Amino acid sequence: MNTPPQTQPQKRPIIFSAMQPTSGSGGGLTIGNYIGALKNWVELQKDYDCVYGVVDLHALTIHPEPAALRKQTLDVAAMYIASGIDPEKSLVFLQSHVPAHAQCAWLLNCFASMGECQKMTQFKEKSEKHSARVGLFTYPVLQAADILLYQANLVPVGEDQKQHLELSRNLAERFNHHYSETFTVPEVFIPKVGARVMSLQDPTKKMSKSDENPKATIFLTDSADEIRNKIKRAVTDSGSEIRSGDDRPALTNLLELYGVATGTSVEAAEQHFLGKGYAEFKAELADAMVAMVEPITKRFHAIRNDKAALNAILKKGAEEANRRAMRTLRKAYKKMGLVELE
Ligand code: ATP
Ligand code: LTN
Repeated sequence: MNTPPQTQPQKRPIIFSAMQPTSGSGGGLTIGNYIGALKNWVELQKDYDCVYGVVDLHALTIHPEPAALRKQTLDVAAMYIASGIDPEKSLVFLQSHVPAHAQCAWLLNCFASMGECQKMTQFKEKSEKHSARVGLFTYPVLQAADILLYQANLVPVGEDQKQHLELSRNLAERFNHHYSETFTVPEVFIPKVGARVMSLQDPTKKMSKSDENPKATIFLTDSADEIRNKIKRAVTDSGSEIRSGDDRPALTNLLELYGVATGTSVEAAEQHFLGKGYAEFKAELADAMVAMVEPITKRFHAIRNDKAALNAILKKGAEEANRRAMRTLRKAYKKMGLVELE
């Protein structure tokens, strides 16, 4: 019998992405995080070599309560897995377990200019709320280190991260140009629908886990009743048509949510609700949201309650992430002229 010729296993392109365990009031991940990022991370596992971090060092920039940070870091790792990230296929780890992130950030800090960090929208916004620390200023440089250490080809994020990704690309290009080819220059991947899920109370603002108004945000741990209530109270636009459009920001957001949760297009959703009223639309939207969130919440609690299993996943992830990150860091050290002992 003829055996097929042995082909080299194809190396798959590399994905890196991450979330902060806390970035404000600390309510956990939201449907914005799920739809804008996590859902796509899960899909991408099929075709890519995926690395997903929980960026606890980034969270330190706004001084979270230590006990809250500890809890929420594990919550986010568990939520990744509950959403469908398979630790057998993808690398899941905590940023603080891989010292190379802080080390590489230092190297890149020596390449980034004050001006390019100063113009970051997130820095400008956050430094108004919190007294601006140096960590907040250089936050996007640490983000660049996260990505470049794994030689990522693609970074799936929501719309709000576009500017940070541009900085990562610039830093990689600058370094490569100054020394020689060291870092892969990453591409950003922003989903077509759901890249910017808006607040349920103010459709001009992005839905955020740190919104002061709890009615504005649906968390992935909300109960079915909480979800139904939040949707019932979501603001709408004037008029009574279930139609999207630039003049109808609230309905556009709600219709997009309906589309994502039911796997239909906004146009099909508009057709479906033609001639129907807000109450009927909201009831169906709430059902769709509950159906999307409920299985995730259930899996989340099961994973979170099995401490030993989660611990083992993160330990294995840290080992592999350290191995991969150190390979790049050593290369960068050498190029910059840091002495390597024989
Ligand atoms: P905060 O809004 O409290 O600053 P966050 O919810 O943006 O925090 P991050 O950890 O900064 O949380 O974001 C994690 C990922 O989720 C990023 O890829 C981000 O683009 C995406 N994301 C966050 N909020 C939304 C949203 N409302 N719509 C789409 N994607 C989102
Ligand atoms: N700043 C990001 C979180 C983040 C990230 C990353 C995202 C930190 N490091 C690397 C993608 C790749 C945010 O979502 N707010």
